[in-house]
Amino acid sequence: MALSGSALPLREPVQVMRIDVITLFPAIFTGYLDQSLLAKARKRGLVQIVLHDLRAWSPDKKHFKVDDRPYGGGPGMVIRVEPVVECVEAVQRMADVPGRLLVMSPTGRPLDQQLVRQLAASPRLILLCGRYEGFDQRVYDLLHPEPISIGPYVLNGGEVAAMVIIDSVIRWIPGVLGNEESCRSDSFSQDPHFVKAAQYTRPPEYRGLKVPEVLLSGDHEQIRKWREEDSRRRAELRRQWLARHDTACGNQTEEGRAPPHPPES
Ligand code: 6GU
Repeated sequence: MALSGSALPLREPVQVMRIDVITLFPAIFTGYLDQSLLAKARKRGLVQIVLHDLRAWSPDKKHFKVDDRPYGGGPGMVIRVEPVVECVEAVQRMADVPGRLLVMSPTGRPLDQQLVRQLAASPRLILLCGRYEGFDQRVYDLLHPEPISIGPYVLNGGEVAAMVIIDSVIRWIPGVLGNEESCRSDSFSQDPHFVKAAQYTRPPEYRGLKVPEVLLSGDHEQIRKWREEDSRRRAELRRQWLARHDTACGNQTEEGRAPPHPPES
């Protein structure tokens, strides 16, 4: 609708992103979705998150079962193909773009900040969460979802991973953070070796630990220099610590305990 006269829009037009989540446990998401930044972003219409209970697409209208025993035997249960394919197809038709279909999987593409930014540029994501021993192979053959992993470990299901994706992605939607610079100055956003300088707030002294004098000085140029230096120092400590403990290869040893955060030695 065109506006005229004094009825000028107060804000820039918003960019809305839609995220659909398909899960057997939608209740896992509700506490998270209703808090903090995400609740605000949803209220302001910057992001729309729609939960879908996979059981609603179960062919079993009595017990709403969606899993079954694996052909060929073996432990655990497998999620059947029909409810998943029919649910995903129905969800894809619910909006004018089909969106990027992601399946949460420990063997998927590792989520990193570059992928987060790429996902944030999409107008729509559909996050498919599995449980049990996984989906029937035909889910992959028919829907070609992109498998995404949040790290080299196994979770009980994809729900926590989906929340990690949502949490990291919405930071990049314009207007979601109070300060547009915040997401850009995050550790890892500029380059994967970037570490933020230490932050302090009141009181100026606690248990003998004092806030660095320069931060109280009001001298912005000196503060900028101190932060740059502190950031470099921390990045170097982190690099040394990671090299010592070889964490990148998952070979963390007994003494590979994390240093106090941020690394001090
Ligand atoms: Cl995305 N899903 C599951 N089930 N386990 C995981 C994971 C995802 N990422 C790491 N482990």
